[in-house]
Amino acid sequence: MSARVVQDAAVRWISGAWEHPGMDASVSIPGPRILFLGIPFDHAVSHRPGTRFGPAAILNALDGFSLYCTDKRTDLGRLRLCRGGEIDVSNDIHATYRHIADTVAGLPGEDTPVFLGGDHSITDPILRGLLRRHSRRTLGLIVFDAHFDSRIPVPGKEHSGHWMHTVAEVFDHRHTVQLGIDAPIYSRDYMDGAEAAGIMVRTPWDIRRTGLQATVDAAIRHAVEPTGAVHVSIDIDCLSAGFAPGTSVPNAAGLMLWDVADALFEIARRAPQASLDIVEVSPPLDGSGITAQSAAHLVMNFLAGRAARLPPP
Ligand SMILES: [Mn+2]
Repeated sequence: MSARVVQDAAVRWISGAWEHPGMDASVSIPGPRILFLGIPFDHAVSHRPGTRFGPAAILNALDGFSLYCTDKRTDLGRLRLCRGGEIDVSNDIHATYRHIADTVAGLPGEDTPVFLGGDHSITDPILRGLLRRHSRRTLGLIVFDAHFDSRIPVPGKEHSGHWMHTVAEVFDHRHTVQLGIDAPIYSRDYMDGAEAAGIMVRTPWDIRRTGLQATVDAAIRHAVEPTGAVHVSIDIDCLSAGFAPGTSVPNAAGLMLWDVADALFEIARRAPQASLDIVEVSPPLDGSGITAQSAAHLVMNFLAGRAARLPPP
């Protein structure tokens, strides 16, 4: 899927741009980098496993892309792209979560981390690590997901559907936004509970009615402006299943790829500090490879937003 079909000396490819491929993420070199870290963990997936193969599939799709985001007319060639390898995971989910949080806490402060999952439960330890990394009690959080992920966990039956609830032990959701919530498996209590906690919730219908730009502006006012730093978490099941058939719970409704891509570009362009995770891409559930392609397009739009922040050369 990512094989290059053109040979053109005027085009630079992401595959040739990686700095220190496979380098240990703890090795620090100066200057802001986009640091890619795989987290091939799917022991907590709520329905069908396979997301452990997500990081490799997304990187493989990105390697087939050039360093020019054609859609946004933005050159990525001045970004330092770094492959930080994969964070080690095991069957012991709590030990794995501690290891993820410790690794994230130790990442160089000036880097922009991009975490490739894995199931959505990893966003809990990512956020715990980011709070320590930034020495903060809260961050802005913008989540693209069909699901609230706020169920109350049953010990021994942990799954990827309650990280929003568990992380609230340490993470203040006052600057949290959830976009794309539409899964038909909730009661009104979930919606009311999220909004009572200060979370700005917008369903796909809300976004269609008010428009994408107004939604993104409101999300930035809620999550970015009060904090200066935002983490963006994308569950690929926020997308309609035509764009993301390869995921544990495919979404027959959902958001359009271009809406999420444009929103990400805008958030990355306007947030002084941003980090990203993209989760629930499950290549074994997708014979076409389109889900990883969709994820790679989203990552590219995030990169284009970071590139658009750079001062002119
Ligand atoms: Mn989801």
